[in-house]
Amino acid sequence: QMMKHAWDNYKRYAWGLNELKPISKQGHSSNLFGNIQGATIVDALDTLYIMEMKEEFKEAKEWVEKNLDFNVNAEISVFEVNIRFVGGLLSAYYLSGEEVFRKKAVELGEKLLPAFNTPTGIPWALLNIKSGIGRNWPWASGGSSILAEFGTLHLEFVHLSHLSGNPVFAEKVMNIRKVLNRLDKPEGLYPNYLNPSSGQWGQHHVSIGGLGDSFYEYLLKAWLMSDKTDEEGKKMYYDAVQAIETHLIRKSSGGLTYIAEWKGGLLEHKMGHLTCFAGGMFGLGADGAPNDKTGHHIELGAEIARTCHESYDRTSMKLGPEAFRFDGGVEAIATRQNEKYYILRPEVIETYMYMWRLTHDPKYREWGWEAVEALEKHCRVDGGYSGIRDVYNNHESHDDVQQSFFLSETLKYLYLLFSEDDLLPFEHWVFNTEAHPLPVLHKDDGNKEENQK
Ligand code: DMJ
Repeated sequence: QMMKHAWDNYKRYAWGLNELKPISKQGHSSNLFGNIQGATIVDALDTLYIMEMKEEFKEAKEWVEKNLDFNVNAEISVFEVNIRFVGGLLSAYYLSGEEVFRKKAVELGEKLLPAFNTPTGIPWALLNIKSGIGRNWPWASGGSSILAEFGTLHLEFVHLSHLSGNPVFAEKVMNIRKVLNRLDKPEGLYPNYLNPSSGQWGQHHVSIGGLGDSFYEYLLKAWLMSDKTDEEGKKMYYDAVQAIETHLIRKSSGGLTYIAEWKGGLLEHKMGHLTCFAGGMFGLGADGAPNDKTGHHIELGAEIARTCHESYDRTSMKLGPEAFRFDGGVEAIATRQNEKYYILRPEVIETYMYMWRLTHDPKYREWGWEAVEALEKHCRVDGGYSGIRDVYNNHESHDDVQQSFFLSETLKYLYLLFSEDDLLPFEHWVFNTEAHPLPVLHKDDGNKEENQK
């Protein structure tokens, strides 16, 4: 019902545009997608399919067939377009088998390739998909590319090679690994900024939240998606977790485990909502943890889930802030006005979903249900779902955006949290960072295809 409300209102007021403004009941355009259109449609395809919303899936597919056009003069974010559009199309293809999605995914992948035309092959953040000219965000440390952006292409690009028969996509992302492995890492940590021309790190800031997050996620998932054959990805992931534990993970005096940010050796005792995905990541990676550390990684996942739940529970609306702090006498509470917003983000629910599947501890479903109730009470409006400007206030001030990731991630993870484990089982599916499921490429998949031919 929540998905239906979000989808019907998008359809009614913003059909074909990127996102919905649920208060003013019109389309919302973010510059992340340039003038590529239909972000909500592409992001929602697999959720509609999984929830068996067949009519809606059909109309979404028809829109993609007739209207999704990449021959536009658009400067786009390579990362955002990859995780939402390429990822969304790939999942829609794997779930439904409809050729149009495969074709569009490969077509878009080809449009993204000029982003890699840099001296090191580390891609630009921004790309004009008509001219093929790339550049970086003007604010990013001395012209650097961002770790969480260039490090979050791997899963989709491996699948693009698999589905197109063209090795170029996989080669581009394997080269990123090569560049990273040649570099010295401060204390074994990966800084958020890397200059694509010099191949040197920018500022030594490290984060498991914004600017760093999904790079770590993709190391683990690359290994899992390769049917555990990608030993390099595996080693990079577990080595990184070791360094994160030593240098970034701390326990508050009240007993809450959190992941701090690292600024040139100094800790900032702040954790972002984005960082909360790491609970699920630690849980998912527990099984392969070296040195008998499986139980320890599950425990770490559970502790991060508890801390993130506290960040929700300590607000008036029971929805978590964008960032919360562990200093100045507070724990798991936002202290700055500009960190008190909630924009329908999925990470905490994502962690509940992973931890539920891995432990079946009923508290994860209880916490997920608390989030549903809070979303219904504070974010649901006549025209869809909206983010909130201050979750500590007793009265909602809505931000008037229904983010496309609310349909692709937040609602999908909630649905999976309350479904049986055999719906998209982890042995066969890996979720990209926008919650788009991609199949594990089993060792004998190549032969199977050969045999079928
Ligand atoms: C999503 O687009 C993805 O989850 C990304 O990895 C981080 N930010 C948003 C959701 O918060």
